[in-house]
Amino acid sequence: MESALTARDRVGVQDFVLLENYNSEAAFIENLRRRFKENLVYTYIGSVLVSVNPYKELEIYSKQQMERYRGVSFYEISPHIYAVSDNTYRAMRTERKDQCILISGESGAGKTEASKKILLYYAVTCPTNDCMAALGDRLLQSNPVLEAFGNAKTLRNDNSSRFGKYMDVQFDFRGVPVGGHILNYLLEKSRVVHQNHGERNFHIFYQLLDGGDEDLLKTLGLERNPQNYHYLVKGNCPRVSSISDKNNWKVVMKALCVIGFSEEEKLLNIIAGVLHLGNTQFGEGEEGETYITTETQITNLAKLLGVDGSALTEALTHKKLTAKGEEMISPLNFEQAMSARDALAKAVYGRTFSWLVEKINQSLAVKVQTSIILKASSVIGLLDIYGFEVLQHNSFEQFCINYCNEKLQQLFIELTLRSEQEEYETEGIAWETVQYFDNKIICDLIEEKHKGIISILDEECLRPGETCDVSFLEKLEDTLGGHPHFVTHKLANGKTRRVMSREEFRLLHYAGEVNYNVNGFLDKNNDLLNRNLKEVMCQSDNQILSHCFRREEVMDQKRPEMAATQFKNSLMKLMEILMSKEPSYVRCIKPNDAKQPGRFDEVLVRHQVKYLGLMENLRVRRAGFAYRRRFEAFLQRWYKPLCPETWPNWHGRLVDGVSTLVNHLGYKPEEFKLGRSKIFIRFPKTLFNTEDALEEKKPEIVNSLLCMCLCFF
Ligand code: AD9
Ligand code: MG
Repeated sequence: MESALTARDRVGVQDFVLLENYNSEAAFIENLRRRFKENLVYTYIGSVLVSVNPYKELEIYSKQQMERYRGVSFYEISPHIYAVSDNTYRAMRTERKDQCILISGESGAGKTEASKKILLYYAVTCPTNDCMAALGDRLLQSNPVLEAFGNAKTLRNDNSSRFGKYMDVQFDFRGVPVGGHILNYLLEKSRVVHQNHGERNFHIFYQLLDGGDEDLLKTLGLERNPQNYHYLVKGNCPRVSSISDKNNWKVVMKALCVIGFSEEEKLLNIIAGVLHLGNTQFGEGEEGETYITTETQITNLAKLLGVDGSALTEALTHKKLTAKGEEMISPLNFEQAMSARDALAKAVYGRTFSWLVEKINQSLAVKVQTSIILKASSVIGLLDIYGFEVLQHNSFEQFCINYCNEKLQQLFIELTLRSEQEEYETEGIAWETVQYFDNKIICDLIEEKHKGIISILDEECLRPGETCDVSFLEKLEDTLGGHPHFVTHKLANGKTRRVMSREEFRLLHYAGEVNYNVNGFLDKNNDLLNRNLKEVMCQSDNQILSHCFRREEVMDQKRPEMAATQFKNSLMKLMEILMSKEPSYVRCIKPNDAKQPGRFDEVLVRHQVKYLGLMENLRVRRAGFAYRRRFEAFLQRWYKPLCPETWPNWHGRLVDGVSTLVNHLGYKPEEFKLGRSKIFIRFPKTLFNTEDALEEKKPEIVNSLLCMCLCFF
């Protein structure tokens, strides 16, 4: 008993619901810290998995480990991402209901790694048939490709996902994975043309320059040194010690091959084209007209993009307008030409990325075989989306990312509370209300029609006449001033809040306060590409580009939806998808900002515990009862040896068996409740005492089992 207690003291509890002082944030963090020091990076809150990034390779992800978790219930084995993967899979099979695993946490907390581990678990442990054997490979290989094009080194994470990803893995009625589908969300396109100090552009550029062989680079007109490319020098960080661009290049090329890709050449032309575009320079003539000073560059660039050189030159320096039904060409000034060039680079890269996702989807699509028709019967969705971000300078991208996190938090609140409430109801146990912060008010502030920030931004983008980022801020102040979650430099009494710049607004997110600088909001939301540039691109003989830039788009006079509204609508659809599935949660925590193993920064962790709403989650879970177990598990697997009447076998009704057992153990009526299929235990101590009694009894049980075996033989 002594040793069991010591072990519990040393490694903490594996489920937070067992914390004696479950209302104490300090106790919660201490439990995380103890476990982290022992390399126990996973802990449950009921069925929610909390994961702390170890920043080192742990030996807990082997094939043998996967086997240990197969078909085993949550509470029988230490917490693990494989337990979540396996339970989700079994729930899908037995309940025939679509599942999803929602992985959240801030940048660098381990979301992408978690999603890869889940995918690997399915690829290794799920049954396959011959025709489907390659699907697992294709599912796995989609990751290096998407990461090369959609991830980048940031200050927070050397491999930061700069797009949101939702992936469905589709299974047939036998539980064989038969297909997959990916939805991508809002790639951070601005990174193509600008990176903050210490950050890089998307990995693929550096991989190509470092890994591509001499001939390839020659064909693409590229030099090996990334410092020669304007789009790669802004962050002054061409190399990252934790990343081998050369090796990753090989991995990506192989992955493209596994996926069944045949357009490498066209794709690489585009990537090289973007680099050349960045090196296109402009000069200013005497009358303010702009011209291109890098003529040879343009010839090469046009060849790579498969477009006409003079048409491209014209489109980069002029703008086509339609006024009163007539077309007019007006020259661009120096700044306008630079931003037209950058807009083209962003559009080319962003659309190529979406095309790549489409291609991967074609490769993962459920194939109808000639002999057997394989129909997907249920799916497991994996959501790995950018975490809450607070940078020194927060712009439109952070606004969208944090809005997305508000939506996910809302879903989390709704679903955990709802499912908890449902469980109490089905079990016939009185529900005790728990106080929690409902962030709907912040979601409304952002997305409400007419009055929300996105609507105001759209309106400002569409308003004729002089509009600018500052007029947008003024509009926000007029409409939202006084809202409890919205702050600007203007105080209610007309005075000025000195600590805030006049270009910022602050949102009080559920996860904390963030100041957004409005500079660039209108441009980014407009996301406009001059019409003549579109015209040039849709005539490209590079089929990827002609697919990405459709002629219909040029003909269509209707303005496409603005970026924030598009994002809002795609999030709405995502919420619908997630609501229709049974969710499981993985909440990732980053232990330190230095990306180092063994360091547990309490202040940083406390902040994440707070904004992930883990304390509220725990309170809801505990709402009166610390623990619950199904009757059969409580009786059969665990405690029946503790009572002579239930040992070795109980033949009556399960509920009576549990009742007999707990009476024998001396549980007081206020310590537990019997539901329809589960026992609910109010205090952790009751359960610990029972665990300890079982521990003491173990030698006796072994002896009696031995006796039984001997009698049998
Ligand atoms: V971001 O929002 O995309 O910027 P993520 O996805 O949350 O972020 P990621 O999974 O990329 O973070 O993890 C960051 C780094 O932490 C990885 O590159 C690994 O070096 C490290 N990591 C994360 N999880 C584990 C793990 N389970 N074991 C070992 C890990 N290292
Ligand atoms: Mg990631």
